[in-house]
Amino acid sequence: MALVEVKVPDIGDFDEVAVIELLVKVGDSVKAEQSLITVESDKASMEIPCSHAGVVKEIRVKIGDKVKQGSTVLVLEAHGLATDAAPVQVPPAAPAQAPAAQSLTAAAPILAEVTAVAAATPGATVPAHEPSASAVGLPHASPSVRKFARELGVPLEQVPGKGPKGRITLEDVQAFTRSVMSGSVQTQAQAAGAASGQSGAGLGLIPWPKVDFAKFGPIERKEMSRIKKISGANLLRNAIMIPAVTNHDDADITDLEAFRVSTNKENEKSGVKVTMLAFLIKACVVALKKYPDFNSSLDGDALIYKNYWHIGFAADTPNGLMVPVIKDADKKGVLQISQEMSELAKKAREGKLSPAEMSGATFTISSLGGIGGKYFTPIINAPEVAILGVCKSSFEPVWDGKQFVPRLMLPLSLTWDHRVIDGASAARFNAFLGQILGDLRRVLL
Ligand code: CAO
Repeated sequence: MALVEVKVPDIGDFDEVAVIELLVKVGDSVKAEQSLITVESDKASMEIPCSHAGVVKEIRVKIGDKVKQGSTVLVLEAHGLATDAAPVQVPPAAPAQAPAAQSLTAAAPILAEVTAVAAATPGATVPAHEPSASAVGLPHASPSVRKFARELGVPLEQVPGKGPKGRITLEDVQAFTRSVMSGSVQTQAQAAGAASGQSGAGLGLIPWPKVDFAKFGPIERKEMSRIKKISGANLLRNAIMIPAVTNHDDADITDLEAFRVSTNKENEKSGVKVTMLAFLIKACVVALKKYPDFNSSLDGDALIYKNYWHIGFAADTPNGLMVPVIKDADKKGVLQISQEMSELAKKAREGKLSPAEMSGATFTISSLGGIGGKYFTPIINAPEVAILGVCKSSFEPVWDGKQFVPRLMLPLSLTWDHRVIDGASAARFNAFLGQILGDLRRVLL
């Protein structure tokens, strides 16, 4: 038996390359041409093969070391060599190109999130980022695939290989990532977290319950509409990312409703019906002008104040929620707003709204007044910072200082972004809005 120093062979144009993986450990039996380490330049990664069969006696490199042609990788007790035998030349290392930029780009939006999921999972049984320092049980994959998985935090050990002889391909890594993202597969770390009741995916939540509903009764599966899928993703982001608080209040609209009814009687022939929502839009513009924070948007550490008042309103459609926008509501009268609203709501229900008709809102109103309910907690339509929820008005006994009198009260629910607005401002905004709705002559002030 001879001790042989296995050195880095000709690695082409590269001067120095970094060791990113150790594929064997001391005591391992290795075959000739078996990969020993993976090195990486800024352009490619490659595996350095062994010059002989034998047993690893000493490893002379560690992860992060820079090596070049001639650097000693390890010392091997080589089989079948006399003690003074010269080391056998090994073929040049074969570069394994990193995945094409195009495929990385295409996969990045989904895959980048998996990194976050894996990285944020405490108590992971498999390191999410660091390559294993041992060759024991090392997954069968090319350096480029290993690199790809490492960059994304994908635990390669858990990826089923569908390539020749079970080799893990780039597509396998992508498919695994998609499965984790869709929830159909859990990483071991996620499963361990869930089992211990500690944590699950990226937010530290336990995984979504998977129930076989058919076990309990007949079921039918229906794909959600495109609009529901899109709005769902937006709602989820806004619900999670905005520290939102909701203030509830009531506005006395007894006189306003009487005015609305008489206006509609007078305008019967015009065909334009004035709705409470149109008055609300007008009143909100006045409140937004008085409290401009509510008409702003966050931009990093700054606030963007908009000197235009475009008011979105939630419209219920057969395909899901849509938010058409009344542009420049400050420059329009209640009749014009009512007319535009009815046209936009009709278009929304027919699925004919253009993107322009749904963009640019600075504040949104979600009215369930025509349906019912008391109060609710609407979700802010980012990048707006507040939204007003309105429910069905009803007559209530209100103390006027001497007696209870029946007044038509409108429930208001204002949700606001606590990063931008504080509770006192929100209470003032609601109180002011109530005053305007209580006496619309204030709009003239
Ligand atoms: N209190 C009492 N009655 C009200 C009211 C209120 N706050 N708001 C409206 N009404 C009445 C109207 O006066 C009308 O009565 P009449 O038919 O007797 O005149 C009736 O309710 C229906 O009004 P409407 O809903 O057609 O009209 P609108 O202007 O109030 O609303 C629109 C229009 C498009 C906002 C509404 O049709 C809609 O889609 N609302 C649902 C919004 C939604 O889904 N929000 C939730 C988002 S979060 O998931």
